[in-house]
Amino acid sequence: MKLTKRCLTAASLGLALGCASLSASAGTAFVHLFEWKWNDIATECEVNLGPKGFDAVQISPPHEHTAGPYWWTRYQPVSFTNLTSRSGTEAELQSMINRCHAAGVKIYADVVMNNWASYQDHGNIASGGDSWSPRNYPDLSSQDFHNDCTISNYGDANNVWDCGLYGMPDLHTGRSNSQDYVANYLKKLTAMGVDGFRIDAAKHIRPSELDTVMAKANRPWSFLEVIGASGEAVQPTQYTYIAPVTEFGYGTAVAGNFNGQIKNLKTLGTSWGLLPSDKAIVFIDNHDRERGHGGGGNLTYKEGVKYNLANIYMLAFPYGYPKVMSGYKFTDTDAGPPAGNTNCDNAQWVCQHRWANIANMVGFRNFTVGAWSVNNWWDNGNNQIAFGRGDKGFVVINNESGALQQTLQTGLPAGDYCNILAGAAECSGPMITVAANGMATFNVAGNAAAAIHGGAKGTGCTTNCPLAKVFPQLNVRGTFNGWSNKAMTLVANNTWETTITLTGGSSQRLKLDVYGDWSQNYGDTNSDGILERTGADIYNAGSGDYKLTVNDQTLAYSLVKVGQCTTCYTSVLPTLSFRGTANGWSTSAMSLVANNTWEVTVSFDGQSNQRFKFDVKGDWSQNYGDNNADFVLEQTGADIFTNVIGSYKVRVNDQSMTYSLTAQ
Ligand code: AAO
Repeated sequence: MKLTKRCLTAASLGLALGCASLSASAGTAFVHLFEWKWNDIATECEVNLGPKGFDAVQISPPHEHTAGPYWWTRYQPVSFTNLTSRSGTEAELQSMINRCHAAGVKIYADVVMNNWASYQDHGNIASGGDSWSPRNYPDLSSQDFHNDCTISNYGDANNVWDCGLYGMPDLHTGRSNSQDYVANYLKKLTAMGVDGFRIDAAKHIRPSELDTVMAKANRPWSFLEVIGASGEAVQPTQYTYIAPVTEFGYGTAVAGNFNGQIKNLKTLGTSWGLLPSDKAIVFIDNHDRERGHGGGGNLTYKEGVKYNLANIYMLAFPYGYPKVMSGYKFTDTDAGPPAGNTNCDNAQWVCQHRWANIANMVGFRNFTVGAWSVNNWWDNGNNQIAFGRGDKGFVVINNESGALQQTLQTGLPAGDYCNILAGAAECSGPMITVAANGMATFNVAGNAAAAIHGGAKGTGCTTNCPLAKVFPQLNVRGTFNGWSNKAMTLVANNTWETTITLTGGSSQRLKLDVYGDWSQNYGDTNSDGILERTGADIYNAGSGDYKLTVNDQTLAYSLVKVGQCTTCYTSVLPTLSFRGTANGWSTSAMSLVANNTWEVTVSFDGQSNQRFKFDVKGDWSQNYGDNNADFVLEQTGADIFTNVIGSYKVRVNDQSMTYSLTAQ
């Protein structure tokens, strides 16, 4: 799929952007940052979207809209000339466009032209300060709208096109005044650097009239929201001559098979009644469907692991232009975004695009885009599948709770590849070796996936490899050695260790110092076992030999008296407990069964909402969950849902912070 090149306009405006990165010939994968503020999107482009390879971001509608706390007030426009919305001002919009372009990320704006504001329960002063009443707005008045009626019959095309969606005033797009007004808005956004548009409720605009509007706007790259439903008078295929269309059937089909058998997904495409690939914008869920607005029947973030796997499938399978949904948690389907700025560290924001598996699969899609075919398909006749993308990439998806162990033909050149789905970084897990004949062995845990591609290959080191480290060196200094430097030793990936002799006393304390000159030193301000840069001195009144261990990736540390350990295995955490519905959220102490490996046997009964977390001290002060269902723990992460039944060994590696469930 070719995207319109935006370099010319943007460059002529003198914007700081690299044409090479923005003129990529194909749309690979984009994200909808639903209800994010412009300033936060700008930062996200720089910090995450650009580095992870998302080629564009769909933003919430930038026009002025009716007042009220609900998210959907954004879909009730008041003015296209006043661009102050809940997401920010016009100046902030411009700054975001510039910053995202500089990070190599395009902007697609959501455009609501069909239906205009009618909701006045929170007054008639709109987001930008303009006053209005239904059919009377700052720039439009009654004659610019169709006669007042409400869509009531999807079997009648004229009713769908000429009456108001949910009774909202319906713009008369047959009138040249209305067409010019919308076209001028699109041209204004294009001049600001916007790279494309989602045309909201396109289904409710006559195709010929929408085509005229787009022609008047000089045909910017767009995609059209047209929900296909059988038996209705207006169908997506009536619009594909204008632009690609949202393929709602895709999410329904993927969800149906992830809840059935994913082996069927081998042939997903036009033979399933879906649009041609180059006409289809695809998504697992969108902002409407996750709320049951615009139909439900698909997977959402609430399905956790299955949703994660479905997104992996979407980003691996060569069909359509995929859009990743990213929003906030809700129970009330009308609820607007959490107050304040968007913050992915705040659990109220789901931030699906930062889930490690989803983010890393964008790199897979980018690398495999030139190999637009499914090769070397394998399945177990049920819910374990694997397929390749020519000689570029290979993915294995295990939608079953049992582990998958298979040696498969990948079609890839021989070499060591990073399993990009093993952790947060693309190369955080063990290498997967493709032999000279293209075969590779995959060990994939239940409800997990593995993926390899030529853009993330290993160094080739398989034996005596250098240990990973963040710090070039590390010293401990404290009252025990008169604050001089004692060098620590790298004993495992990211793990520094040394033994120090303490003499006791309440003023005994220490700190960690990278270069031994205090320029980069670490303490522990809140005594939670995690270091902070220039944090407070670490107090310990003990005496005798103590083993100090520091993980320079997670910044977790421990100080354990030598000889006091029961098993004498190495660990980063001093203790660890399992807590969840299975034990009524009490603490089940885990045992160290190998270096860094904690284990406990848990009896699961598969009750609905069955979930658990890990807790270091048994008081929740340092607890771990999994925000993105990728089997890598995050501190204060989300509850981990599981539907397993029976006796399971639950294991945590406190160095890699991975966890697993193995049936007994
Ligand atoms: C709000 C309030 C209303 C109030 C109204 C006016 O919620 O109570 O009456 O204001 O003051 C969003 C919200 C609306 C909100 C609106 C305006 O979702 O709740 O109304 O803002 O603030 C149709 C359209 C489609 C539309 C979808 C929601 O065709 O374009 O409804 N989506 C877009 C946006 C959406 C936005 C708008 C449009 C309006 O994405 O966020 O609305 O700008 C069938 C039809 C579809 C139809 C759906 C839902 O599809 O085929 O065309 O979508 O029904 O009415 C199964 C179902 C089938 C369903 C299909 C969809 O097959 O059986 O019914 O799935 O996959």
